[in-house]
This record gives sequence, C-alpha cells and structure tokens, in this order.
Amino acid sequence: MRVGVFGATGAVGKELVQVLGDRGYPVTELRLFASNRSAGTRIPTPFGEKTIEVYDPASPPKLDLALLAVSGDWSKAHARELVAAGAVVVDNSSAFRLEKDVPLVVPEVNAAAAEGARLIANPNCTTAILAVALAPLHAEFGLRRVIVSTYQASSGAGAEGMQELEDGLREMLVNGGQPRNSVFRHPLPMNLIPHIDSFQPNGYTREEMKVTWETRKIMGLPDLLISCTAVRVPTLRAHAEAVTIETERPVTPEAARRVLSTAPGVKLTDDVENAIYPMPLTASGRYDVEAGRIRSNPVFGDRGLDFFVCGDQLLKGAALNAVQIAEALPVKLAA
Ligand code: 2RA
Repeated sequence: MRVGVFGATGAVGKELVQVLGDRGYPVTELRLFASNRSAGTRIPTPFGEKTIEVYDPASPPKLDLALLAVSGDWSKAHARELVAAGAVVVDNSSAFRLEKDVPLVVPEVNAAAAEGARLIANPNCTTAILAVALAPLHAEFGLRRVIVSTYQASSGAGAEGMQELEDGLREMLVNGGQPRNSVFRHPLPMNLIPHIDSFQPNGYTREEMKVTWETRKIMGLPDLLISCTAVRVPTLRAHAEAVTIETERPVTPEAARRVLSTAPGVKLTDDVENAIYPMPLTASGRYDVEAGRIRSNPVFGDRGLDFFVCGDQLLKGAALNAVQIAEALPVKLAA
C-alpha cells in the first residue's frame, strides 16, 4: 500500500506512523505531509528515514490510503480531493463525522459500516474509548440511558497541550512560579477544567455533544438518551470516563464482567481487593481500553450499572482506531 500520513509531525500523526509499523500494515511506500514549517525535515520511521513534504492541491499524490490528522478545515478542503486522486481516506477530524454518507467507525462496534466507503471518519477520542465498552453491554443488556463524566488528558489538545502541562508543572514544582496557559483556557497543573471545546446554546460544550451525537451514530441508536460532562485533567495521554448506564434488561456486575472480559478491545481491569482498576498510567501506551470499578447503580436498581473506563487518547482515541479501520477495509490499489 502507498500510504500518506497528513499532519505527520503532530502528536496523532507520529502515533499513526508508529502504529502502522508496530502492526505490520503492508506499507510499500510511506509519504509524510505537514505544514511549511517542517517541510524538508527528515525523520526516522519504522519504514526508514522520511522527508516531510508539503501537500500540493494542484497535484495530489497517488496514494492507496491517506490517514489525516489535521484540522477540520484542512480535511474539509482536501479530503475529497485525495479520494478523487484514488485514495481511501480515514479522517481524524470532526469535519465529516456526522455527514450521512460518511461512516463513523469504531471497528470493534461497526466495522461493516466502512464497507465500500472511500472516506471514513474516525470518532472523537472520548467517544471511541467509550464505545468499545458500551457496545458489548448494549448487545447483552440493551441500553436505555447513559450518563458519562470524563477526565481528559492534555494530549487531547495535541503535542502543544502535553507540552503546556509539562512546562506548567516544571514551573510550579521546580521554579516555584505560576504556570502559564495558552492552549488551555486556564492553567492545567493542579487543576481541573470543565470546559473542552466551545459552549453550545444548550449549555453543553461541543466536546460533550460529540459524545452524544457520535455514540448514537456509531451504535446505530439515534434516540439513545446520553449526556456527558467533559473535564480536562492534568494527565498526559489517557482519557478516563465514569459511566452510568440504565439497561433494558436486568444487569449484574458479574454478568457485565463476563461480557466485558471477552469484548474485543477491552481489558477487564477490575480487582478492587488488589487495588486494580482502570488508570491513565496503566492504560497509556496500550491498545485495549481498560474497564473496571463495575458495580450496581442503586438509582436504577437491577437495571443500573456504574463503571470506569480508561484508554490511550492517542491510540484507541485516534491513531490505533484509524489504522484498525484501514486494516478492516479491502483497500483497492489506486490506479
Ligand atoms: C480532547 N477530544 O480531548 C478532544 C481531542 N479530540 O480535547
């Protein structure tokens, strides 16, 4: 496969290249694209050293697969151009996620939706991590209502967000100064910020509404009652989510554990006697989403369950999911 990674110098772009290598994706030619700033830079990859190129819309490259880790505006302007030039495009931005003719895919949940598509959207990280745990529970018990609270790592704001957290911590702890902020609305060290993306007229943030809109689309449940409170926390690269579900059919923690223990993409991490539960430190760098702290929810009685999930934001929340989509596709070689 001739593969192009767009936004190759960003946090997600770098992971895309690494995941392609780690999973042995059949790359015959790898081309890396980024902005003018990095043009000409040579970087090591699992496929040998590569030079960063700048995309020229006047002559789109011949690619079989294009993985986009760029802004929504860039994707809107150029994704369909790449498709027209022969590539199957997996887009990590929010540009096409809710478009009717563009499948939004988490392979463990709805891989079939990607069949025959040449432009596929990769979900928001929070949604992808949630969906791998929700889908098997829905299949077994039926979902009636879902309430989610998130604890989202700095990596959700890209490499700059991770850097701002590290710099701020150093400033506070080493220099005794005040952390500066430009990526986040407020300083993140020693803080929690219940504000990710812009506020919507209904009082929710766009990040929170993405969880609602995208989960409904991926799971094929357009009327699912689901709400989210999204919070940025001072962790590096794994998002955590506290989830409460009300189910159609009775559910017990034991039955939920049984279901999640064999669910693809999930690692049951639920042994509280030994202090084992999902955490950003243990989920970071892992493909599977950890699920644990499973217990009955007394508000919803025998149809209620609380649990906690944690997944690597750059992997299952972005790069891994995109590569899994590519793996699931019968990509036809471009002419
Ligand atoms: C965030 N969900 O965590 C976003 C990134 N896609 O900011």
